[in-house]
Amino acid sequence: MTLLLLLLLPGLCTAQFNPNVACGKTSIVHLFEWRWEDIAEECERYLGPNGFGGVQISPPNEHLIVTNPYRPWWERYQPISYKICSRSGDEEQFTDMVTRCNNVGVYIYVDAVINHMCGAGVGKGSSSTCGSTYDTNLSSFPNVPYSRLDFNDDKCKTTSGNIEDYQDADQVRSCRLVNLLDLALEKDYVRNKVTDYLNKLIDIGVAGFRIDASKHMWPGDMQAIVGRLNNLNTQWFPNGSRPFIFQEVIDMGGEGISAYEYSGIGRVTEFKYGGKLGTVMRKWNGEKMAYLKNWGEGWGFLPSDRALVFVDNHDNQRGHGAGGASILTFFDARLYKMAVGFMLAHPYGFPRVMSSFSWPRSFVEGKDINDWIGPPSYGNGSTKAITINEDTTCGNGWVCEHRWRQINNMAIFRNVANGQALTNWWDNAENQVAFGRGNVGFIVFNNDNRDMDVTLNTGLPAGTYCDVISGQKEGSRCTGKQITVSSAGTAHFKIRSSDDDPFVAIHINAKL
Ligand code: QV4
Ligand code: CA
Repeated sequence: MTLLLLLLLPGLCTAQFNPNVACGKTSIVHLFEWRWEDIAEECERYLGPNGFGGVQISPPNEHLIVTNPYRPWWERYQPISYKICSRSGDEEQFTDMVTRCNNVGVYIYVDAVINHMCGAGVGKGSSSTCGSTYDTNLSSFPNVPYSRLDFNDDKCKTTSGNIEDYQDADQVRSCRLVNLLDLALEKDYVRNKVTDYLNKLIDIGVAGFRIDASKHMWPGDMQAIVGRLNNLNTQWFPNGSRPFIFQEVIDMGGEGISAYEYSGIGRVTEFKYGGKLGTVMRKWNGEKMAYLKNWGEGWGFLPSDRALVFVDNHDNQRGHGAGGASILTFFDARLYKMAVGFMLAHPYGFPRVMSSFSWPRSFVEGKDINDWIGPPSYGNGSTKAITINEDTTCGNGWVCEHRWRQINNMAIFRNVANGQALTNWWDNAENQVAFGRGNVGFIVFNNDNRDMDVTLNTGLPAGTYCDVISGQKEGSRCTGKQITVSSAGTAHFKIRSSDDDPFVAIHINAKL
């Protein structure tokens, strides 16, 4: 009887796999490099009212300041201490952000950099966001404190001390990732320092963590750390809630380490998702949208309830990490909106929407030589505020993909379709596809080079619906195309291959 009751209690079985988003919310957005003050404002003025469930933030801990001569975005992946004091703001601003976002039901997910400290070649100094000192010659970080004893150097067997062969799991875990000083996470002392940091954030009110470079940490160490985390702050979360864990493991197949070594600990970033979806939308390698019929596990992806999915992330949008040239980004706006629309309409995985800053991309022999450029900033290196234009888009160099009508409206579509099965799949065996979610939503794509003119079974109740891609329902009127569903549930869709956005989406909350 007790066992039965326990099994029935919600949350118990999902624990760290549960995103902890507020009821009815189904996605989060990565506000890459945003200042805490701006995120607090965005939660209140946009994310809360527009259906987003949470924000992945950039690493909040103290990090190295790199000036060569301008500050790259990647300096934040070189920790100096666990003080909450970063390029995005100090502890007071951080706490204010978490409180204000939580109060409007938008939760905060911290990018946790715990595999390493800064690069081994950095030397001695205090060029860090809070002025803490370091001496990489001695592997010394007095403000944690860490010393030589807390790093992996003696365990790494490569001559350079760096990871040289990704087929060798020992190297990948115990050697340095691009020369970053690698922490000995099997040590109780190191585990304590890391969990003290994460627990401090939990107590402030964060809802979970993206665990950076998870592949470079032993699953046993990860498990031990996750097991020591506090339950979430009961001011905002139900008693006994566990932090949501999503581990950054890049597994495109063919390496010595598999994502399945981590999928029992928490969710895992499914990097095949964006790489494949980009290939399909670009029609490379003979791929077509019709093949998306069994998208998800059918494509060799992780189980849906273990996957964190995204079209692009802060690395692969600029050629770092994995995914390659097929990755779609805001630079490919038309295809990108379709890909994000597909992701948000499709039930597989828990989605993260990317929100970027722009930079002057410049390819030399296939590599973007400006891949290092940091967020919009002033001459002194401080990050520029987000400004909001008259038309609700962002200024000052911030792209704000999450505010693009097509993307935000699809985040809302996903909320409306929450829990509904994929239904009424249709395709023309090429790049025209359509599918529904139960009897509450329907989406149609035309990625062929010819116009589309079809009548499809939508499964929706009869009525007139407003297409949330070309416009949206405002009060009782529709600013976009109108779609009429017959009493039999069918509707006529005409999508020109030359349309601004060659896809249409309708759902019951956009019924006129
Ligand atoms: C360079 C050389 C080294 C050399 C060293 C000498 O590459 O071989 O030994 O100089 O000092 C930066 C520089 C890099 C430099 C390194 C150390 O780009 O050239 O080494 O610093 O000083 C980000 C960036 C990295 C950056 C790092 C730290 O992407 O370029 O390195 O931050 O500032 C794999 C991993 C995956 C990882 C992905 C990028 O499996 O985990 O690569 N993704 C995550 C983050 C990513 C971050 C890190 C991990 C590291 O998403 O943003 O790397 O925290 O696939
Ligand atoms: Ca490691």
